[in-house]
Amino acid sequence: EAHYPREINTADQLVDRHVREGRGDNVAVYFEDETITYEELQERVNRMGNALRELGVESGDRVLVRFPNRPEPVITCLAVQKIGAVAMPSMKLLRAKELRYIVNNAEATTIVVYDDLLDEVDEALPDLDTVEDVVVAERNGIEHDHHSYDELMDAASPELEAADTERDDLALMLYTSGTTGRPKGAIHTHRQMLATADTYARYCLEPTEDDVFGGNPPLPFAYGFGDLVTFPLRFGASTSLTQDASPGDLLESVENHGISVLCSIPTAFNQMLAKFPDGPDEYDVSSLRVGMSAGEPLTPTTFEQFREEYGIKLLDGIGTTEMLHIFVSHHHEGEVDPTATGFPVPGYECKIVDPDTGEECERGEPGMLAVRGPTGIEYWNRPEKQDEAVEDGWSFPGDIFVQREDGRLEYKSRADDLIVSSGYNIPGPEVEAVVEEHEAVAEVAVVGAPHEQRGEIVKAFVVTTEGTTGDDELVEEIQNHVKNTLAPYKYPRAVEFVTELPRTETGKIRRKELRE
Ligand code: 3SK
Repeated sequence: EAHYPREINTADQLVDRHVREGRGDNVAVYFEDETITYEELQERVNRMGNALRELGVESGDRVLVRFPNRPEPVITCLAVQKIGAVAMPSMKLLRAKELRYIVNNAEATTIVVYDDLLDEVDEALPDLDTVEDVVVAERNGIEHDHHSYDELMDAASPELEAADTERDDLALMLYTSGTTGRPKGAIHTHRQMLATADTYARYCLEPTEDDVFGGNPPLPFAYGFGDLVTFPLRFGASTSLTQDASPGDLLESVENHGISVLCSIPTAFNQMLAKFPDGPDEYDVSSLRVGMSAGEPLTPTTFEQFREEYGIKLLDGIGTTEMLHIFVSHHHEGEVDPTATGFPVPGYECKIVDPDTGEECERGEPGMLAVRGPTGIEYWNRPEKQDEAVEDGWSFPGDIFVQREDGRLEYKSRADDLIVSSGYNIPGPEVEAVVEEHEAVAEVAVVGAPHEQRGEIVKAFVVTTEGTTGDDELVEEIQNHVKNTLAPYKYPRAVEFVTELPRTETGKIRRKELRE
């Protein structure tokens, strides 16, 4: 804390500071053929900040931001933070049912949305108790009767002083799925946002103004927000945004924007390797200097293949939405051992704790990972979850690790029922509840099944109602029902029909048995 003055504002630090210090002409954002300098970014942030104030957004208000990876969500989130409000980027695949919960739980007052994602907002809107305004970025000609993003921007003043925010004021709220199925708002302050850049990024990536960060993690994913907003802008570097990036699109951005720090998840690195098995020959990737991987464990095979084909090392790391970014990683590519995740990031401490006794484990023994540092788990309005997750200032992200003799931390598994598939956290019980809605389903249990490409996939064990046959048609129906009710990435990729579910004496489903 001592490193940050009491009065500090993230947007001022990430944008205005560079203009004040003579870096206004540096490119802040690359998007398709467009470049936005720091000076231009400042003007756009100012206009959006003024527009939101005109709509009545006040310090501390929550603003939901729904976009694919494009400049508008960067501008909007920074504008929200600049006026002292709290940005809530939300995953674009969320359905009306999920939006209803999140927006009402956060008591958000305003929604800023890409027109192509408006449908679900409009469906949820009659039940959104606190929302006063919806602002729509018209990019696909979709008709609506809300405020126009472009009209508000044109009418607003380009001058705006950052609000007098303090380092421990809230700046960002990201909803994360828990095993209970009710998403939790993970809250982050101005200081914590800057601290992710000043610890992990500064020491493990060693960025300079000349770097271009790029990749495909969605901006509403804490990993994506750090990689593609906080990190590049903290160092006066550039971010390259690629909307809905396929492996080819990503490589095109590497070539066109000169990406030097490539940020992604193992599934996407594997897709790049699968799509271009002889290496990225048709693209110039000579600008690449290092890769970042998180979201799921990186296998040594992917690490080696990527190094061979792309000539860079992937720095694996583990973070969580609650911790805001990575807290265990190798500190530089020179020390990478691809069979381990790495060491505590400078600024963080880790210990491995026996979940039964609460005692610290010996080196080599698996236990719960506990972390302490400049970020920590803090939930919006969920004291019961807060007490479970934090003890004596140590945060428990819910992962089982082993600390080796040399201090390296090796990931073992998730401690709970959360299914981590392609970097998405999917609570099994939430999917169960929806599968159960299908008329042919009598009972269901959902667990994670190991999968080479995705880490895990969602697998449903289903007992059908009497007289119903479990066949391919029913599998498809169940899958479509989940896709239409929840974010589609939550659907069960595998469905197995069983005659009964294994249960404990008290009637609890033995999920462990199903996983095995
Ligand atoms: O999943 C991760 O490893 C991660 C990393 C950084 C920030 C957020 C997350 C969830």
